[in-house]
Amino acid sequence: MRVAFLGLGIMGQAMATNLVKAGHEVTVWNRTPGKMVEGAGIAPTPGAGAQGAEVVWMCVSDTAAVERVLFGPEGVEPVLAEGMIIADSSTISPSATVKFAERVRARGVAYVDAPMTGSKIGAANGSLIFMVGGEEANIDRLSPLFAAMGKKIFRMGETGKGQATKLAMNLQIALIFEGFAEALTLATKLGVDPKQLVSLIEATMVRSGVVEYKAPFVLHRDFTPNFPLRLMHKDILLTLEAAKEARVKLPALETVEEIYELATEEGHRDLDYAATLTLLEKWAGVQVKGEAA
Ligand code: NA7
Repeated sequence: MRVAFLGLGIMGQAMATNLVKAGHEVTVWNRTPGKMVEGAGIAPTPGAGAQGAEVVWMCVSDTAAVERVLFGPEGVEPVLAEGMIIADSSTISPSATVKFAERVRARGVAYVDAPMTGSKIGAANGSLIFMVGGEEANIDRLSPLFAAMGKKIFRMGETGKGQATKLAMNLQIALIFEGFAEALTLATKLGVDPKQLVSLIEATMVRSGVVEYKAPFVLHRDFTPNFPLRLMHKDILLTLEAAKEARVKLPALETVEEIYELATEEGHRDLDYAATLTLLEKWAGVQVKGEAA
């Protein structure tokens, strides 16, 4: 398929590479020039990239970035043509997604929201899991592209429901990790060996994919970003905003948001979100020590 891929960040670069490898005709664009994908054309603007494409696939930071790519100066809107599909793998506001979809529908263009999970490793080896919102027929048309970039898609309902699902998923990741980090801090302060605690967690119903994935990094005090704290913070703020719109209270997430706020003030925004642990440690006056720490 002819695909315009807009946004070559950690995730987008790897995803566009996999589309090229699968034989699709890909043109890429990135806000900051200089990024490229071998085998793909490079466009100077989002609009130029989207010209003549069957599918415009976006993977940019946030709601404002998607709005700018679609409707800003040199954006995609003027070149939209009947039958095109816009797919968005950024994590952004569900309600803004619905508005963007309505605006392009007036031009005969379909909109599929397709945020993903699987981290940069999943993006690199084509094993992402997509949570997708949109009409069945449009999702079906995107099947070859999903197959090139991921291992599974979950159809969550109409446009906007992919984003709503993503927020509900990341809410859990943030809270599960926070529970783990608080447990490690308390246990350490009470004199329990954190490594033993992790072994116990893994042998009991307390275990989780989040802990399984994060424990080795935490025990080695490796806070290099797999999922940067700034992006998890953005997702937490989006989730609180969506909850407010829907009149839902999320007291635990509100508290965790404050920790992210403080971690950002401490200069940790570009570290992994696991670095929120370091604040708990500071307040408790301990350091969780694992094997190599
Ligand atoms: P990164 O690695 O932070 O990349 C973000 C990308 O978004 C990168 O290409 C940025 O371009 C682009 N960006 C950021 N702001 C804008 C604006 N205003 N206009 C256009 N493009 C912009 O993020 P990931 O790849 O890890 O994640 C991407 C999304 O997937 C995000 O929503 C995650 O939560 C999930 P730059 O190179 O900085 O010019």
